[in-house]
Amino acid sequence: MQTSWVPFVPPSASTLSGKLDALYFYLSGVTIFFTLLISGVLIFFVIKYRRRTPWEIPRPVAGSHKLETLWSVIPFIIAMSMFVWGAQLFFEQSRPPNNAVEVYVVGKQWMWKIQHSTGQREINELHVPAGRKIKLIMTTEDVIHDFFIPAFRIKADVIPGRYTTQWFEATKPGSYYLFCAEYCGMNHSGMIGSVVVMEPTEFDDWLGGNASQQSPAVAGQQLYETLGCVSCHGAAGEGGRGPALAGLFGRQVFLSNGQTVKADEAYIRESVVNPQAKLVAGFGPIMPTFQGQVSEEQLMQILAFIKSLQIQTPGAPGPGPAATPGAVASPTTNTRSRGR
Ligand SMILES: [Cu+2]
Repeated sequence: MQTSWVPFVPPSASTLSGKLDALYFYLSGVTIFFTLLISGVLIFFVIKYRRRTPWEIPRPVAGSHKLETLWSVIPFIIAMSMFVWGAQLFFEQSRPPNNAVEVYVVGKQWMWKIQHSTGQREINELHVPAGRKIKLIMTTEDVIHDFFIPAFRIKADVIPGRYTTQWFEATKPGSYYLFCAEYCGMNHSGMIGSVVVMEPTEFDDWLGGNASQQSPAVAGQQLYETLGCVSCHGAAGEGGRGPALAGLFGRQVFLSNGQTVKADEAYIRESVVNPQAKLVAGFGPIMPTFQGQVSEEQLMQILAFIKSLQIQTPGAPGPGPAATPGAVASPTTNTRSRGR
């Protein structure tokens, strides 16, 4: 029902939104309580201790350790409760669960380009199922944008040359606003879209109805072949001139400068556009840069392909050390995981 009231908070439609609102109401409540208390006491004292005659001299006031301790300890406890509660929600929000379904987002003046891990593409629309965890892997082709879904209480900057991630689990089917929340040029205010939350079965039908598109991992494999990556980076280490790619994602990588890095999204992107930045131990600086030759969307496809390469060793499913020789699984056309 439509009312003429300006809503105090946006609609609440994710597992996070209720928790975040509770913290927000707590902060507002504490603020209102102390504003009223301090103003009330101030007015009361101003009246009670007003100067009644022109020659009145006030009595000297002695300090009180008991009072000072009390008004230090109580605010400390209140401030720490805000900090602990806020930090706990921050960590929950900034660590995507491992079983989340991945969706790739590329910002561009002035639209959001979205691709599901099963291949479906959307512009300024994001269809998601209710009750499933969704992880957004986001970057931009041009300037800084900011991916903001008020109903889910999530918002993160989308930065050129970097990947940022955020996640959510929608709870209520419906259509919700999607905004760009970072001024990004003339048509910034038009960079609006919608998130359509569907019942899981309805969502599966939607996916089925749009199934003709290629998955990012398969598109990434084609790029891996056409760009000639395959001649040095045999997926299981053959070729020998470049490090093996199978099982790379998420693993620790030893560098020629003695450091170790985790092969995450940012590392893989950097290794394609600026290969000399972090040289893998045991390999020479022979790889050319692919900066300018691959778009942000193509970089995400290459990333999806590398993620899909798992080492299959008997008795040890999942990624393992690259030194272990094993068969390499090629990406399937449907890499959707049914994480819950
Ligand atoms: Cu924008």
